[in-house]
Amino acid sequence: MENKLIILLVIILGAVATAQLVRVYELSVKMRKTGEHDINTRDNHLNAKLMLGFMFFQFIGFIYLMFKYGWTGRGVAASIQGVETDWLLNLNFVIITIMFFFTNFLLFYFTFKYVKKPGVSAFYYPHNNKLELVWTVVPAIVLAVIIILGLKSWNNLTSMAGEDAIRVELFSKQFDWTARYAGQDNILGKYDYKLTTDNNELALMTTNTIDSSIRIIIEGPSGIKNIQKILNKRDTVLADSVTSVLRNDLSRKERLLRLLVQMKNNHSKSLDKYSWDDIIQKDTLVLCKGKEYEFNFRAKDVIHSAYFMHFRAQINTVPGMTTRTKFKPIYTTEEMRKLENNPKFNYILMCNKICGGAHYKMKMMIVVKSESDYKAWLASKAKETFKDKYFPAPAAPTATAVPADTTKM
Ligand SMILES: [Cu+2]
Repeated sequence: MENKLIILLVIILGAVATAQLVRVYELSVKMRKTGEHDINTRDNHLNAKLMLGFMFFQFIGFIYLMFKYGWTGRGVAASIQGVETDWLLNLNFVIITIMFFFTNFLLFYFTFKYVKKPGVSAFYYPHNNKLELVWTVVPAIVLAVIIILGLKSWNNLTSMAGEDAIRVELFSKQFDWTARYAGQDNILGKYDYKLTTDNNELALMTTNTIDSSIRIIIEGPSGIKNIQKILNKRDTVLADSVTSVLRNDLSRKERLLRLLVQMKNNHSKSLDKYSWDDIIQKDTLVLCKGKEYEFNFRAKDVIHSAYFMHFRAQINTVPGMTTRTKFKPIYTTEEMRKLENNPKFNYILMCNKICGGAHYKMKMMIVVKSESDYKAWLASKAKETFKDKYFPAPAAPTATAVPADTTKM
């Protein structure tokens, strides 16, 4: 409190002092009998030289920083798509650099050259059609080229990858990433957020997971049966507020149950196998050098943004929709360590959208392996499919047919 008072006092006193100084200056001008707009030649020339000095200062600073941090400071691009993106970024950077030197030279050099000289008045030059045309058409063409090239590369990056691309889903939530590999069949199983349960975090859709969701919603600890039991108790009187909360909860769950039953009726058992062989990977995203990847992104809660800076890929992850990007890694982690001359280097996937309190921690390590290492890793995961990990035995009596389905594969 005291500190704030002192700061306020200093500000007020500072303002008063400034006002007094301005007043003294005005009085001194009056005494010298010259107007405020009369600036003497010596001052004019000093300002002109300072302008030129400032131009050299920023030009030299720019060149110095470029040598110190490299052309753009981005480092090596680690994917084919990244090399393309870098080409586009470099093109933009060349145009910007040329324009920076050109316009700043004109601005500062002309201020220096055409400094006010006694007895010389400015040349009146109000309009020139040719000049207007040039500085409208040239930027328009340059912008059109940049935008068309950018759109082309954006469409290319977000379109579906080829048949043989490896499909991986990245599931984002506050505050981590979960990867889902499509498994042997390279087809990601279907999902529906309504199937989210403790052992089905990604809400994958199989006959079994639909059945267990239905069972939980009816018989679970806060399921429909228990709510009804509490509401129907004759010997206890519930407060009105409690009853209304319970009734709301009940109608919400009954609605969800209807949707789940509908889902069960529409679901074909033949789709189960696509989900069962999916591999869910929590801590590290393992990729194979030289293989094209298609990443499908989901968000559970808020908008996040998947940012693979070394592969030059970034895309928002949005609740309720799937977004997509693709790239082909061209250096393994080991190769990149040598290229970057940093034995501790690691690829990383980060969240690049302020998504909440622990946003800064939302990242996932990426390891790019050579083909043989990747195959070995994949083989080690063969017994860690969605089915093995989450539904090792038929969880519900209604789902006894499920294991028979999956043993075929
Ligand atoms: Cu995030």
